[in-house]
Amino acid sequence: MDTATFDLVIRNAHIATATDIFDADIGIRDGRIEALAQRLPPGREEIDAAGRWVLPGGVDAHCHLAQPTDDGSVFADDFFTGTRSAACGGTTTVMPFALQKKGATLEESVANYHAVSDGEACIDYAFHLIVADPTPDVVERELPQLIERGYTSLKLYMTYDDLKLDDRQILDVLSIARREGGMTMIHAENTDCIAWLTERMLAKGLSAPKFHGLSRPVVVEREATHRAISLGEFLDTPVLIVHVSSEEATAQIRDAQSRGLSVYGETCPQYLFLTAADLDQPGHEGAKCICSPPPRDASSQQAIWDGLSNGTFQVFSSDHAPFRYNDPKGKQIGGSDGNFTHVPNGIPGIETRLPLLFSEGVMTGRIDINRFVSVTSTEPAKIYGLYPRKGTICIGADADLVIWNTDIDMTIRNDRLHHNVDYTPYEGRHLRAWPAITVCRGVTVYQDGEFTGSKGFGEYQRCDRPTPAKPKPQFGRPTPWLDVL
Ligand code: DUC
Ligand code: ZN
Ligand code: ZN
Repeated sequence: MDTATFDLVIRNAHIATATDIFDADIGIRDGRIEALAQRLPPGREEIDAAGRWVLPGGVDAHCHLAQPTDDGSVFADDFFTGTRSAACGGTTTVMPFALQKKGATLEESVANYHAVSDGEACIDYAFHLIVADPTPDVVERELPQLIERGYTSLKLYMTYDDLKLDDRQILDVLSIARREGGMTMIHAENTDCIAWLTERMLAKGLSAPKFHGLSRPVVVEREATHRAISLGEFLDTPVLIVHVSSEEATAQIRDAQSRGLSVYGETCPQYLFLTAADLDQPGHEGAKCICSPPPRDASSQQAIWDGLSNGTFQVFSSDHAPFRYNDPKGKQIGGSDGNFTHVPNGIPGIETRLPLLFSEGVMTGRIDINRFVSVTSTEPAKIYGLYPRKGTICIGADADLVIWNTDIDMTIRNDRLHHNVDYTPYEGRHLRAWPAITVCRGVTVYQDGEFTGSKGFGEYQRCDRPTPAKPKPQFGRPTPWLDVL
């Protein structure tokens, strides 16, 4: 007879949530946390955490997997390899993007994305929508229906020819997001400045990968961030500025927050650990670090650290956008000496996101353990409507847990990673922390260097309407024009 009370008990856990630190055993049944107490009765399976940190599994709320492209390039990771890699780095939920191509409906974009993800993922997943063609039917009929069905966040682009919206289109979408309770993420770069400058740079032969950064200077990000925030303010609609790279864009977000606006910010490892110098490598190798916005300089890195520790940023995501380097459908689609405008934008980082931040953030004292949990798990879960099922350790939450090994000295090597990319921009960097065990809904999906999960285990997560997407009451800030709408 099976007398075990739990399917799994994790004993001697030193637990941190976004707010608390405590020691307990964790009793898990049917994939959920059923008990948190000391000296719990036995489980059918037991893991001794031996006093190590046990944190909520990471929620990577911005990554790109199996995304269609317009230039013939191919994302290196599909839902299997991408989520396998995520699990091995301590992430238990990913949120990639169901991308609407211009001319397509949102409905077919979502259906196509389910077709490539359902039955493939190793950990749980939800989708954001990318709205690239906000026709009246898309905005007025499809978007409300999809938000109602649990696709409650959307990304808008202010740049990239195949994705960008003008201000009027952004307003069309924001007003529906406001009415329906969706969260709007904005990629903020001024597209005309970039195009205008790039034309002139190419005419002068400034085409090597290292010039990618020059073509997208900080002012381009700062202006668009200011504009995105202003459009949200104009319609009294929360906005979240994604992948912030610079001190000036960070200051725009902080200023808006200090004025009481519902403005949220996200940043990513590349803006803490890379600089423009990483794009200046021999031959075409700088292409490996081409992403947008581009990595900046040491003082920007410091500003991003400050924004993480002082609460300007709520979300720390990977923006994993994986393209292979030695691949004619990857970084070299324009040839091995093609100009930077042909290099697909994006860098891999779904597996290294948490270990990098733990090592360089928590273990150096730049951020504390609660803040680490907050930006890597709890806040993304709240902001995108997955909380408290995801993003914390409490009774009733999914048993998404990471036991951390903080007693190591390891070097990042691409051949130890589990993505399908032939490089990592962090090759050779030293780390002092890496997950020992990742548990997703009570199942061990990673242990001691080995992926132990399985394809298809991951479940699609329907998102609630996020509380942070609700407009705030406008005390003392009259907006009479909104009464006209
Ligand atoms: N920039 C994006 O906006 N998305 C994917 C990768 C990148 O560099
Ligand atoms: Zn983007
Ligand atoms: Zn992205």
